[in-house]
Amino acid sequence: MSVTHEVGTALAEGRPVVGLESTIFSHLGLPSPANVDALDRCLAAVRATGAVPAITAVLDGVARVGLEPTEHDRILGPAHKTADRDLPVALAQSWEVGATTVSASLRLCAAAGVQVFATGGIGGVHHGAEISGDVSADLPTIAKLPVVTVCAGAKSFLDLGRTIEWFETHGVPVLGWRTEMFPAFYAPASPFPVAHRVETADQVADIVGCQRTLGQLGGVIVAAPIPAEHALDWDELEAARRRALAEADSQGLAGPAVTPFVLGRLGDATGGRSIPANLALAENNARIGAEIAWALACDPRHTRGE
Ligand code: PSU
Ligand code: MN
Repeated sequence: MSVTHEVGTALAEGRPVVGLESTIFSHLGLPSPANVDALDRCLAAVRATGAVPAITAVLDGVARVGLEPTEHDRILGPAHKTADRDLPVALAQSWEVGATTVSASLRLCAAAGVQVFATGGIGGVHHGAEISGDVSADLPTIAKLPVVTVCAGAKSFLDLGRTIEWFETHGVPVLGWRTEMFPAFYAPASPFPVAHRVETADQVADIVGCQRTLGQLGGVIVAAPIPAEHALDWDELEAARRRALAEADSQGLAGPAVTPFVLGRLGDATGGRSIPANLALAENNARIGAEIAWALACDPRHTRGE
């Protein structure tokens, strides 16, 4: 694994670092040129606070935490989707460009000592998972690794109710960022309540500290609603989601092919408003992640569990 000089120095000095995944910036997550915009805005949101961003990826068979600006182009194009289970293969077989999902990114963050990670939406329990068994590897990785994940809920077409149940079963605190309802990615609220509401980054840092004191070794979800001015309507999204999933099914799409397809259809159904919405929520999460990283860095007792 290779950590950039900037990220390594910040970690060694106890300064705030925010991990970012690379799948959302690749062709798997967002169409060009919105992906470039997303990358720039997430990096700028973290840097504006004085924290250091750390994009995770696999480049030329090396697991990377932090990229040099000259390397950004490499993750913006075609890439292998790299989840936690794929990481050892990506390294052993020297994948040229592996775009890390949440699960692989958390693995690299935890290995490097990055305590806060921000993304757009996490994976979750798919509709029909009782038949297909399709539950994202993001979930068990969040439960296992000591990293705070800031997200706007889960991907827009997942079964949010069952995703929340999964976190409860596996002891993951789901914290609503100034909200009582689990956010629904493009929409600020789903019909499903979160377990706890927090108002500030300090409160999140305190909860992380107490988790460590208790010997709980896993992560925390901070679920932040999309900024109001970019929010889309839940009912409209639900109808579009049902149509898109039925169409994906009739075309025989499965696995990694489903996300880009459904996101494309939601883009059509919302007259293109889903793209700026996606950028706004990713940027917002990066900024909140930086605030939490600052809160943890300013009081290192949180990390030691004192
Ligand atoms: N949310 C989106 N678009 C995406 C993803 C999430 O709106 O592309 C990516 C993230 O990288 C997440 C991954 O970790 O999808 C989960 O994929 P799966 O459902 O196959 O586990
Ligand atoms: Mn899956």
